[in-house]
Amino acid sequence: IYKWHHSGLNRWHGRGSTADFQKIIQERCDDYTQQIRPRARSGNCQGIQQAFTSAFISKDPCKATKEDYKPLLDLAYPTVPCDKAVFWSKTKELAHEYAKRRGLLTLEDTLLGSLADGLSWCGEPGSPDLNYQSCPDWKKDCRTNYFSVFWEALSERFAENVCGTVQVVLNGSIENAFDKMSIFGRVEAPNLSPTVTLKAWLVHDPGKPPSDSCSGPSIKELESILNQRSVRFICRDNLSRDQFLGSF
Ligand code: C8R
Repeated sequence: IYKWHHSGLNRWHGRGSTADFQKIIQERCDDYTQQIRPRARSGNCQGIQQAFTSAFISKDPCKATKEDYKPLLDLAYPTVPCDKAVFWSKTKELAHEYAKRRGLLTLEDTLLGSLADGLSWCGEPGSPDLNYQSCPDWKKDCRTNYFSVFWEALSERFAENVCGTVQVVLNGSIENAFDKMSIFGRVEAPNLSPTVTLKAWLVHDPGKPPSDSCSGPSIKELESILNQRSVRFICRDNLSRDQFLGSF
């Protein structure tokens, strides 16, 4: 039984849990609450670390639900001031650079987003440990894995709570700059509240012509999702990275 159980740790197709997961969460939480946004004070780092791990430890790694993360989300709701939120899809690095330069905030600038960014985690039924060998892959194993469901649950709350004019940085160098299967497409855009204005930026790679535009079918699809929710929409396309990041 020991041997079977042991080799079972290797059965998934995704990256295993990040080494020292709990220690990293604790350290990032202490840094965040003391230095990064001390005024956002969600002080209780020990409680947050415990709520995070107990959401998935000892559980079937393919049976995650949003409810598993509710205790954690209730301890550190992702909110940012009106007019400051930046969403992104397939433009992570660029969106973060843009937000930093303009004093805007992405989900990774909220406490839970900053704790989880770049990490990987999953548990194993009947075990008090994380599985450091492998975790379920969204495509090859299961969509309802704890990693994906975390980002969906967190992104949903973030989107529900933004206000004023918010922005999304989209990749103008792919065919469908708006991807309705992405987290932005299936979770964030459909959960914006009707008082919000969304401003989309389509930014293409240096030296390449744009592959999608504000009048293309993928953006029309985004517009129709927003129309149904009476979210106002503004779109700018044909921007190079430098034009976008610089002032124009
Ligand atoms: N958001 C989602 N996913 C996030 C994330 C985040 O803030 N931060 C990380 N590290 N991830 P993509 P998308 C991980 O196709 O699906 C929020 C997750 O594993 O480039 O449209 C954020 O507010 C996730 O599957 O983007 C942003 O607006 C990939 O990185 C969207 O959702 C993101 O893959 C981005 O999600």
